[in-house]
Amino acid sequence: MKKLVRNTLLLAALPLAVTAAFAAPAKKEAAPAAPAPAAAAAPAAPTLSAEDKAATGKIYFERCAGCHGMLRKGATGKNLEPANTGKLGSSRIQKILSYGTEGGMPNFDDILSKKEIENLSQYLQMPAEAPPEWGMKQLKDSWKLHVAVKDRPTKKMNNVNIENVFSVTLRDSGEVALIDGDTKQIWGIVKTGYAVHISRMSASGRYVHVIGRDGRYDLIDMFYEKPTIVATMKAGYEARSVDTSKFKGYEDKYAVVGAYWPPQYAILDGETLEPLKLVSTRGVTVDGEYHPEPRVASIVSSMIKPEWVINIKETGMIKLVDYSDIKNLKEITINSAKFLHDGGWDASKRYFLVAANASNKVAVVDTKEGKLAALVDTAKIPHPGRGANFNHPKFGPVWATSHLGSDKISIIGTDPENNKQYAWKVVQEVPNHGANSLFVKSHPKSKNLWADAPLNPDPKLAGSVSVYSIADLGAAEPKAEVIDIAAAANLGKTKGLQRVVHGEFNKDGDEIWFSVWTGNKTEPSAIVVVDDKTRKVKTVIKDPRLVTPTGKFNVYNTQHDIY
Ligand code: DHE
Repeated sequence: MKKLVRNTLLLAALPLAVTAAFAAPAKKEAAPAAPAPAAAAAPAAPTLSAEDKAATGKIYFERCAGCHGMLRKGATGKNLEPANTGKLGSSRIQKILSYGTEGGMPNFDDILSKKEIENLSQYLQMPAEAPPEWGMKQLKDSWKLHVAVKDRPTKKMNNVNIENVFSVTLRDSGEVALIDGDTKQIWGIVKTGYAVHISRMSASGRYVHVIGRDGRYDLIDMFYEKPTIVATMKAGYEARSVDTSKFKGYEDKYAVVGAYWPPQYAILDGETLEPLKLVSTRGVTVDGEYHPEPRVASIVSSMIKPEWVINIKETGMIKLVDYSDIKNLKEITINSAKFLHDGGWDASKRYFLVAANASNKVAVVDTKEGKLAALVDTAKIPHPGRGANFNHPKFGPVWATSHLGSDKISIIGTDPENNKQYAWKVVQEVPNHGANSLFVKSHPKSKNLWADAPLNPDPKLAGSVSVYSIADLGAAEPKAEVIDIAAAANLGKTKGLQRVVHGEFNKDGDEIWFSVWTGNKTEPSAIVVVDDKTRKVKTVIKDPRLVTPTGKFNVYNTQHDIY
């Protein structure tokens, strides 16, 4: 078990900690001691020197806050407020932190010292302190316009086919690599924020918008000879999502960035990142309770209206934000379910489907009507990425998601016009090669549906992908081909598990790219390019500069929301 949850740097930030054991101790370890008799001395109150507290707070932010929240109220991970942690006591907390649990909490004994773990056990029993706010003044002070719009190239100064460039997250080096999809050569490496989360494209396809976990937001211009950062700002202390205005007449005009801390989103100028408007997401959950930390999860940009869909994790509220008049901003707030995470458009781009992962549901928003269309029950902990759209031989247009907590792929009908009987129902469940999947993918020109399972503790399953022929999905028991992508990368033996993560198609839809992520910046990683038709490996991209590659964002597909 201990071996299975090695590599904590990686896992610390992962949704696997959903069943972390703070509130439900793992069976294999001793249960917390029974309450002490009244006469016994009360346990010593947790203490830390000011210096240790500051250092431990930093560790909490870097390793724990993504799953448990800055205020420790819990979301993907358990609630870690003193009411819960105090019951466990220091010694048990240290055991959990050191060795992890069977419930999915990773071990930290290989990256944190004994002293750091001791301090963390004290810190977690103290009341959570809210980090500082990050208001308009801080947004504006952090904004740096490196090159004014008038001083940028007026035409493309390179010979790269930028529509087929992939912006690749180099997670542990705080960089993105821009890889030429035609030649498979690295076109440029750009220094960005800490553990970049996603890249999104401007409507024109010229700019790449990159958001780091530390809230640093970079705007990369692809018209230069080499990709160049032209503007930077900091959206908060922690962030995960960004998108741009894509409706006709607003191309490249605005960008929007969502923060985890403080819980808020900011509207920026799309070509300079100048902060224009800041909106807090604090408020009431779908259960009617006030929540002080409702974090901004996924954001998508409508093409049928001047509108963004902004998903608020802890409240379970989906906001439709009309950006046509940002001074008099109109928001429609739609009740769905908790906790909202990632999602994507259906093929028509009218409906947005988002995972409510703690409810085992996918929420469907009808953006034309501005209403919830359905809440669809799925298998345990749906995690679609942006999901996969394709035409099912029996059920017509469908969208698929895989799951963290189940080895099923759920396929949902998305066509209420012509296939009403299947719309917003799970019409089929097919097996994935393992649970702990993060992403599924297809492409309008592909005849395949692909799924990964990178967080599976079995190295063979974490290193493989399943691929279904879409035509076979009409059969009584469709069978997937399972391909060992990690073996194809031929990285040799590594200390870290070789996790195969995030399939992304090229512009033409005839290649799918997978990252082989060892989760350790001192060990080699790779990107494996597979021919979608033959399912044979075409190229393995290896380069010492490819440090821990994870998400890959093809310019054309991301610009047009093709998945
Ligand atoms: Fe992600 C998307 C949040 C851990 C790789 N991730 C998202 C989105 C959110 C999110 C809200 C949707 C953004 C959007 O569409 O606007 N991710 C979180 C977390 O809170 C979590 C669980 C913990 C954390 O501390 O960050 C987390 N994510 C990870 C990883 O560890 C992954 C596997 C590797 C990495 O690079 O950090 C990872 N997340 C991704 C990727 C996407 C993503 C590749 C974009 C998928 C896409 O196809 O668009």
